[in-house]
Amino acid sequence: MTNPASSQTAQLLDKGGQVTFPTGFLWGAATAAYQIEGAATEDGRTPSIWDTFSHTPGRVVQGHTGDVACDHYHRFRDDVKLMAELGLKSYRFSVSWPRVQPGGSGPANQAGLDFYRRLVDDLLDHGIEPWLTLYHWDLPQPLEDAGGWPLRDTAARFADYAELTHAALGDRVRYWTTFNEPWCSAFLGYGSGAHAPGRSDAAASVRAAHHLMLGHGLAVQALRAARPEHDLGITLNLYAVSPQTDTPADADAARRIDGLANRVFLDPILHGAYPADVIEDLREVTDFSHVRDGDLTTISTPLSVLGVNYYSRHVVAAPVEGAQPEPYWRAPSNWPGSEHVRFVTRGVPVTDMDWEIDAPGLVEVLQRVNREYPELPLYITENGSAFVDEVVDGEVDDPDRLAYFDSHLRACHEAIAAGIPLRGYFAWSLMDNFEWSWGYTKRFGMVYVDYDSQLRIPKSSARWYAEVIRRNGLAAQ
Ligand code: IFM
Repeated sequence: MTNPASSQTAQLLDKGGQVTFPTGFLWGAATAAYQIEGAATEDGRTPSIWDTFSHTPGRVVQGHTGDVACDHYHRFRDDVKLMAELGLKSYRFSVSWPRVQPGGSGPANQAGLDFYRRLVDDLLDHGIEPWLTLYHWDLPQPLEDAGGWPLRDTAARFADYAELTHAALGDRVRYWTTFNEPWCSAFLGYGSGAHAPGRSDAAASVRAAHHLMLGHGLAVQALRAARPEHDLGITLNLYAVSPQTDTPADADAARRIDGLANRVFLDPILHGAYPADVIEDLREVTDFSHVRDGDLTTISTPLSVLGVNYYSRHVVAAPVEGAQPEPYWRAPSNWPGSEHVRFVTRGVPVTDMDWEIDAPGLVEVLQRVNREYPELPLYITENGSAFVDEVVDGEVDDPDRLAYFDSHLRACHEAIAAGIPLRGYFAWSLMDNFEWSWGYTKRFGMVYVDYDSQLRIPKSSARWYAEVIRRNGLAAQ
């Protein structure tokens, strides 16, 4: 809880229309192991569920895999140099579990740990604060074969892996987050089947959500005992949720989706209880007998930071008979309970993912978390947009992405000015990368990656972001 950006809303006030952030605001960019590293079989790394999934025909667009990705494993020094050139104060990356603990149990793989030690040392040498995420979706395949996240023992395996990684890197990394977006692991991985391991079993997805949170709580306890001074947290993907109209039926649809998208994680982790209405909504799927005495106390072990990933808003309505099925990321048919609502598109501008652009929703999300869990320091651990990019004369101009960042950073500033303890912002993503079931067809990066040559080209949004960091704020509009 020691980030220097603690209480300086007074410094925020605009000089000639310029928007200034608090001193010490942590400006960063984020990536994840499977999306950028490549080197899938090197130095002892074994397969994760994403290796298996991406190599299964029909799972990922055009059969793309993370085998090579951005080849960051071999090019990390150049990538860190690029981060330094952009002036990043922090870099959020994830550790590949099967690289540091092949198979997901047993002793550490020293070669895997050494890779992350070299990366962290290089970051520190460039004055860049490392922000480590322990799990960004790459469960070791043998643990999935044993039952995966629906199995309780996977939580204990995760805590063991977390301790082993923390023992190796805890002397040089202060910010630790356990999971990235457990919603996706549980509901896209085991519910809709759109993500690895590709299972479609609503009851299993609810059990997975619980065991992901249990693994989180066990890991926080272990890491806090080892180094109480560390900043420990989790990253949740949170949505603004609104009803299409003010009818009671639409309001109930919004309540349901807020429960299944946001509160199903927020409440156990921050309040130590599942929301009663979510339990009721899920009764047709599970009786929650997988929850044991003491679990919710473990799950709600106090945190020092909460990471918020924000991309868009869900607008929902009561279902209409015969309505068109929705795209999976909005209403996966097997996302338990989502069949009771209709996701509405409003015709507002969207990104290349078809996600509606809604910066005010970011303020709403931050206000809501702060209202319900005051005092907890917040970080935007991901925010960004995919657009189609083109290289022209060796340059990439991406005004739409730049405008997306600009509007969302203004939203962050508004939240801080209202007194919300938002301490930092990580753009998603540092560079184009493997966008899960979309493969390399969606580009979120501030830095363009030519996947044939592995050339990196900072886009105009990257140059703009560097200037934002340099002036610790945004120019007048
Ligand atoms: O690329 C992903 C990331 O891995 C998790 N959050 C959302 C991003 C965009 O889909």
